[in-house]
Amino acid sequence: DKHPCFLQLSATRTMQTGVSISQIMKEKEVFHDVLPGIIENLQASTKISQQPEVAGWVKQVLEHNLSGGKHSRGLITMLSYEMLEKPESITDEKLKLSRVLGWCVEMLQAYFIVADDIMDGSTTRRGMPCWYRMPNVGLGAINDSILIYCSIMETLDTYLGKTPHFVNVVKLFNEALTYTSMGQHLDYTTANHKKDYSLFTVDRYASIVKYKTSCYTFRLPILLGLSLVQDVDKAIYPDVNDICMKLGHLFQMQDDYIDCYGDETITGKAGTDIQEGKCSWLAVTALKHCNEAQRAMFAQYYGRKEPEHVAIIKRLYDELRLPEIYREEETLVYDNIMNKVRSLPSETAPVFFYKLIDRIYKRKH
Ligand code: GPP
Ligand code: MG
Ligand code: MG
Ligand code: MG
Repeated sequence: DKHPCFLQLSATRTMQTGVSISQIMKEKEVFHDVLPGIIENLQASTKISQQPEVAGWVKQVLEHNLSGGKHSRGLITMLSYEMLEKPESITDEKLKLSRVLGWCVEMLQAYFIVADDIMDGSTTRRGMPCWYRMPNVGLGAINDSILIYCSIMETLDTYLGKTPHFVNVVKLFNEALTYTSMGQHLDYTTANHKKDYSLFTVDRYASIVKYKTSCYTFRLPILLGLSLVQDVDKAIYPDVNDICMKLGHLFQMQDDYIDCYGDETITGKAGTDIQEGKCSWLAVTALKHCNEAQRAMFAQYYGRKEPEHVAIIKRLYDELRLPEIYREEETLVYDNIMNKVRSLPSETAPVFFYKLIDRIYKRKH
């Protein structure tokens, strides 16, 4: 595994929440231990086992699309149960379920990125060609993404079908799917097509991100973990929701920055936001800071595939000192979330949120 820790650590940060690298390795290990069983159960399930050829394909689709990533959403799901449940109420059965739910969130992510990479014209993901660019896949990837989604529902039925958590969990997945596809629509239609950059506002950006990222990246994993917790105090939900939205905003802002300024050997994906004319954090911030001449330059060259045009936009970003502005804003957003978390009553488990933010702050992939 190229990235042993799900998010990179610095010495200061490990000191802050007392999380050691070996602890994170352990988390990854217990999480990974349940995946082979999930895939085996899928192969043996009543529906999929009817066609061994398809069953074998589903296994390949899942093994490819679930490997190589950070698995941050899956790990958040598992950690949210482990850290938000009262220690004396934690059961082995629920620990196992929290890991299975974590893999279901990872499957949801796999489902999204298979489709997203086609929509975004991406070429690489997690250091490999995108699924639709693999030999013998092509646009079959669209159906494969549906097979991945069906694998989530089969897995939920197998492991939780007879438990009282089932209905709530299915509703949470459905809700995340609805919000994410709404966000993906906004993302897709705000991009380039009309060359109308008046839409590239801070508000528009915030709503795209709230729907396309925050809901399934933070809210879903945390609410799934909480769904296993005994007697949750309903009063914590508004704060949890608010923090999830803030973390999601930070996470996508970082994703957008990395798309242009990240190191491909670390991120495993080649950026396409400039070529696709995305309403990214960089584009919105550039438009906020540029003068008339720079704005004209942006309008002329943004959203174009030609490498020379992409290079002109990157130069413009540098000229506008976007890397510096990014570092300042990342710190500002970080402080804002930390302040919010500090003000939480202890029942809302601030330590859990410190741990999350600690792991995403200054991330490089
Ligand atoms: C991240 O956008 C959002 C998603 C991957 C959600 C996709 C949702 C669907 C309903 C298909 P992004 O395109 O910036 O992500 P990345 O940089 O990883 O391609
Ligand atoms: Mg994309
Ligand atoms: Mg996208
Ligand atoms: Mg991106």
